[in-house]
Amino acid sequence: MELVAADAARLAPERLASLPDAVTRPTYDRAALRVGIVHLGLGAFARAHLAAVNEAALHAGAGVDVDLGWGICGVSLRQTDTRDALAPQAGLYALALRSARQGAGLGAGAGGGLQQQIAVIGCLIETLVAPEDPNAVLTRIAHADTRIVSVTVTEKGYCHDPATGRLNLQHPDIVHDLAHPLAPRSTIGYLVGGLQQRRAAGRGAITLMSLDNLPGNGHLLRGMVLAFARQLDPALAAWIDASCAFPCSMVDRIVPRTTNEDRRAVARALGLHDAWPVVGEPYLEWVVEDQFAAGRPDWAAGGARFVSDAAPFESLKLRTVNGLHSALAYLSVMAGWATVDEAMAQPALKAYLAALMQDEIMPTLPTLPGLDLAHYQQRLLQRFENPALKHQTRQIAMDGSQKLPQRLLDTVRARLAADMPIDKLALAVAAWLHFLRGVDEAGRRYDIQDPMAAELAQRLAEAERAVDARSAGPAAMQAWTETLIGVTAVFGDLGDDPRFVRAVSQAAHALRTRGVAGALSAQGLLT
Ligand code: CS2
Repeated sequence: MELVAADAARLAPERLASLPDAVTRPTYDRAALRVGIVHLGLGAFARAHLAAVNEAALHAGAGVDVDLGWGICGVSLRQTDTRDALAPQAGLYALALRSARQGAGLGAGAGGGLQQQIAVIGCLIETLVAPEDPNAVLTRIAHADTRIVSVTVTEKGYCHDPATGRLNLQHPDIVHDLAHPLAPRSTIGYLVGGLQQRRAAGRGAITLMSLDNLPGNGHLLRGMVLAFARQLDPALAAWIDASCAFPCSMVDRIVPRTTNEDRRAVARALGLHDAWPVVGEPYLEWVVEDQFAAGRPDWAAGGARFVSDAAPFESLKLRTVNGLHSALAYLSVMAGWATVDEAMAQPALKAYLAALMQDEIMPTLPTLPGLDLAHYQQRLLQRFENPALKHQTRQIAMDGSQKLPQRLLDTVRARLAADMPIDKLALAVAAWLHFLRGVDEAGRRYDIQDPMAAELAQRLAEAERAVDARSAGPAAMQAWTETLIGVTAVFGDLGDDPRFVRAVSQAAHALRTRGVAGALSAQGLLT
């Protein structure tokens, strides 16, 4: 990573006044801001939504009646790189929202037909690296000013069993944290340790808010926290249960990993070097249940939508945006399409994704009053086509064992329960299985990047024994598929459903014998 460009001054509070007029910057009294939100998992995703919306709420209140108790302390649970990049900038960073489309309400031009609007975000006022000082994180959570602890630690950060949603008490981090609660490693260990200190200090209950791409993310977080706390101290568990709040939420904004090219482009636009800007799309939906134990900022002023039940929004988003993303990613990695926009330029893939959404996903969704489904679908495909993001298909493909259940398998279950066909979903599932082989159609090897990689590799080796190198016939591919979907931590009991086995085997056979292009054309969508 290129941390500091040789020739540009660093983004810093005293240089905010020199930014070009088109760049938004803090207008509230930043020096007076206090930490009220502790955020675990200081990745690009949280910096592009939670912090951006929180910033907008501070702007909206600036000069009026703003509560300056809503600054954010960002905690990295493992790496030092984000802190190392942001601490010399006093936590300031640029959020660049990019698109190529005209009329998207964007300001400063980025050249090359792309549009980008940049905001310097100021509400991140403290950054911690948990392993360097675990107690500092526990103390922050326990601090009297802290009212919300929010979490983006990706699916695998919950240490749960993806198929059952239960805390995995055998998870090495959980085993460690139960033995060393004052120096935890896991998100759950930090949350419970911080709450334990809070309670011991006689401080009030707070809100724990998951913003990860998981259905019922608040319920899941609550379940993990309570299960862990019960092991440690049942009275603490009872206190958390009775007084803390765990709202569910749905967040939707595409935020690819920042590249050095992004750093250079942002430096050109700012006239200052930002070691870790965040790049995302202009689109943002944040739907959150209005259940907070100790108040909340006015996030509605920044575009958040407060609801009493986030579940229908979560299903819509996880099954469409993320379901399509994963389907696209596995097929694209195999076919050698490196970015989402490159993949969307393949007519057969685009037709498949549109049909997957229209024919198999949408009919499983609850109705959402006021949602124009046709517009939503069209908009989603356009978002994927955004050429300004260069979202890597390999990035989306990682951690499939943690993603498949809510993105594709819940939809499969809903359709099977109604006896509806699943051919298009089955191709996406088969694409993941095929992806696990770690080699694309051009023979290039890649790392599958999955917390279950070892177990999956073992299963795959077993499955491959069923397939003769010269002829992967339908029966052999059925045995291959059965072995892989026998991984119950991912598939639950779906492996016992002959309709699922048949559909996935057929798709796996098509992928193996005819490649991605052949398997897509077997769907018969382009005439
Ligand atoms: C993506 C998501 O990486 C992934 O798995 O599907 O991060 C996706 O970009 C966001 O959920 C969009 O809101």
